[in-house]
Amino acid sequence: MFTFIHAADIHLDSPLTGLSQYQDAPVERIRNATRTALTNLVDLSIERQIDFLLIAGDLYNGDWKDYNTGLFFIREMRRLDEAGIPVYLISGNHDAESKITKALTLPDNVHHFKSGKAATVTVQGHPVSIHGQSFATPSVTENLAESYPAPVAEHFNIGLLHTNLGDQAGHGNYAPCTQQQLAQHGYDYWALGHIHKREVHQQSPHIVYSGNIQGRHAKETGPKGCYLVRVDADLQVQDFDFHALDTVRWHQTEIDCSDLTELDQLFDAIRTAFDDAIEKSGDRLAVVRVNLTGHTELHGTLHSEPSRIESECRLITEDLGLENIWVEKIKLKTKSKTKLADLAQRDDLVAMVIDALDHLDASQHPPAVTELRTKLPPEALRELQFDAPSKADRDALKDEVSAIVLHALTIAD
Ligand SMILES: [Mn+2]
Repeated sequence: MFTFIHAADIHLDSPLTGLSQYQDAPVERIRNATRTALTNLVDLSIERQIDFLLIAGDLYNGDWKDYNTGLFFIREMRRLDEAGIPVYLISGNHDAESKITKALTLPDNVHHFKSGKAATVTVQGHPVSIHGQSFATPSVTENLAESYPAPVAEHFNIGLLHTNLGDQAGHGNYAPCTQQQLAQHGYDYWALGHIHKREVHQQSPHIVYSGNIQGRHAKETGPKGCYLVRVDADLQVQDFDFHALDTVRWHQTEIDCSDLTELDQLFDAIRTAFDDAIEKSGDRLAVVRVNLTGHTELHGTLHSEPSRIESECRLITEDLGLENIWVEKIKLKTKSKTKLADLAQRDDLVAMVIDALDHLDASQHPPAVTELRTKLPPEALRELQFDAPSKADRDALKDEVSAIVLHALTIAD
């Protein structure tokens, strides 16, 4: 009877972190990734002749750097206007009203819900009511959903909401609410934004995060896109399908080095992992973070020659095509296979070094850094974040130093 698309967290013109510093990086493709994903969203909407499009907040990443961000969005919305497709959107924490200082006239087909009070609009020609409210400021702490209007009888009711449902850890707890509360509100579909990971909390009524449409860093892995929803004449959701829209796809690959004894074996494993990432990415650019794990004989070598490992990875990606794959980072999380106690038996010098490493105190900055701190102006110190390292940082540093020192000491045998 009618179809719509639920999208959210477009973060238009947001940078993709950890990529641009490389020479020869496919800069344009990476820089334009969020725009291309939006174009893909509009293409899909037109191709499927949907009846309306929903955007559940964080359309923008923050205030526009210049008017180009707004111009791009409006041009895409005009394409939908020409196809007769209305758009309903709310602002989230990233593009809250107080944050956005520039504005352009929106085309008539775009309805932007205001902040302050939840409102209801009816989709022309369809028994559909959409209820929504924008964020006035980035940190909305009240439960907005509580004061959303009652459902309209004989209509398919949609709640458009930017929220941290169930207070999920690691996300700003904005406009908090619970699944039970939303389920009991009487709406048919809650189109949620804020959590960038796709999550279907329940169906009938649907409570759904569509996730963002383009991953922006190594933690936003896998396909990113929107939900295409078809509702039948009885106002029941008939089809509910995910469609990928991303143009750069992030992967985290773990390579267990436990059984590896030669670097060549590692490079073979990396090549296999890269092939797999390329295949899973289709015609998109695959971006990979490589995590090397396990208790391995290669531990010392890996930590002593990180640049070699990076360069070998680089060669593999060049071989597979830089337009297909890009390495974001190689994380060395391996452990030594040799027990320190066994190593200490070998000779007195090694035993002494192990003892010293064991008592290594990484909680303080080295003397040179401490001295530097006294000389730098406070603004520079704040900028450089010269805080004491965390326990995890200290342990990682200790592991790394141990690996390098012990490798150097025992390399002869
Ligand atoms: Mn967001």
